[in-house]
Amino acid sequence: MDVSKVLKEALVELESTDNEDSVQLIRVKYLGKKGLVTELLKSLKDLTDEEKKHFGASVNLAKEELLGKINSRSLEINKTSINEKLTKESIDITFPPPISHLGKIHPISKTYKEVIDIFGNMGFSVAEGPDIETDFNNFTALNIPEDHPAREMQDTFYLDQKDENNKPFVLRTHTSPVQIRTMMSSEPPIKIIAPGRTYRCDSDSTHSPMFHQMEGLLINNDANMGHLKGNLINFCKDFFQINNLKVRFRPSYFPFTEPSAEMDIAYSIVDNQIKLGEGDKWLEILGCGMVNPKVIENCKIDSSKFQGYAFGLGLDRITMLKYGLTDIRSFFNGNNNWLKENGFSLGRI
Ligand code: FA5
Repeated sequence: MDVSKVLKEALVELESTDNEDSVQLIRVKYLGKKGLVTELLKSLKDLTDEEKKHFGASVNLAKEELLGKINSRSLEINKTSINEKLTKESIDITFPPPISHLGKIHPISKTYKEVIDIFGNMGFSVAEGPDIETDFNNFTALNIPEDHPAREMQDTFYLDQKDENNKPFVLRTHTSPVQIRTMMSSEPPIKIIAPGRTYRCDSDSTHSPMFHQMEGLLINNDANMGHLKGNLINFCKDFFQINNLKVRFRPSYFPFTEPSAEMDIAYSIVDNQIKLGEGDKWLEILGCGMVNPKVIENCKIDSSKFQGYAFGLGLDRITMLKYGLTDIRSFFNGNNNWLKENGFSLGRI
C-alpha cells in the first residue's frame, strides 16, 4: 500500500479545487471514517510488528500533512471569496443614493425653516440661547421672582448643578430667556426671533416634555398691540396658506408682558384628522403681549424711552395644525415609518 501515492493524489485534488464544499468532500474522502487514509491505518493489523512501526509512522505523517494542507486550503479559499465579495459590494460614497434611500425632512424642521423665512421677510433676525439656563434668565429677570405663583405655571426640570448665585440651573421652560440675553447684550431697536427647544414636565396629546417654541421680540419707541396682532395674523395666513383663517386673541396673564394675550386657531376633527379654518375647537398656539417695563429695566434699558412687544409661539402645535396631526408625541418617538409617511422629501423644502 503506497502511502505517498494516496497523499500525492489527495494533494493534487486539493490544489485543483476552488470552493469550500469540495475541500470538505476531500476531507471526508481521505480522512473520514471510511476515508482512504483511515483505511490504510486499518490495514496495520495484517503487518508484522516491525512493518507496523514504519508503516504506522508514515501513515500518521501523511495524515498530519494532509490535514494541515486541507486547513490552509480552506482558509485560502475563504479569504479569496471574502475579497471577491468585498470588491463586488464596494460602495462609491461619492455617488448619490437612489431616491428610495433618501432620508426625509422632519415636519418640525420644515416648520423651523418656514417660520424663519416668514419672520425674516418681516425684518426679524435670528437670535439663539442655550437649552440649559440660569434661574435668573428663565425666571427672575422676566419678572417671575422666587415664590411667585407663575413659576408653577411651567413645570420645571431642575439640574443638580448650581450657578454663581447658588441657584440650580434649569432646562429652559420657554424661549423667553433669549429676550433677556438679547436685551442685555444689545441696544434698541431690537427685532429678533429665537427658535429652539424648551422643556416642561408635561405629557399628553398636545403637550410634550421637550417641545419647540419661537420667541419674538421687538423693542423700539413706538411698538403697540396693533402691530403685534397684525404681524401675528399675517404670519398665520402665510404659514397656513389660508386667507380666511379663524383666529382669536384671548386676554391672558404673563408676568413679563402687560397687557398679555393668547392666540388660538379654530379647527375641527374630521376622520381623526385636524381640519383648519373651520369648526368650533380652538388650539392655543402662542402667548404674547407688550413687554413689561420692569423686564426692560431689568435689562438696563430705559423703559421711559423704549417699549415693545414679545410673543412665544408653539412650533409643534402649528405643525400639528398645518399637517392634520393629532398627537404631538408622534413627532418624537423616532418611528422611521411615521417619518416616511409624514416627512418631506429633500426637493420639497
Ligand atoms: C410661554 O411659554 C411664554 N413664554 C410665551 C410668551 C412669550 C408670552 C413672550 C408673552 C411674551 P406658554 O406657557 O403659554 O407661554 O407657552 C407658549 C406656547 O408654547 C403655547 O401656546 C403652546 O403653543 C406651546 N406649549 C406650551 N407648553 C407646551 C408643551 N408642553 N408641549 C407643546 N407645546 C407647548
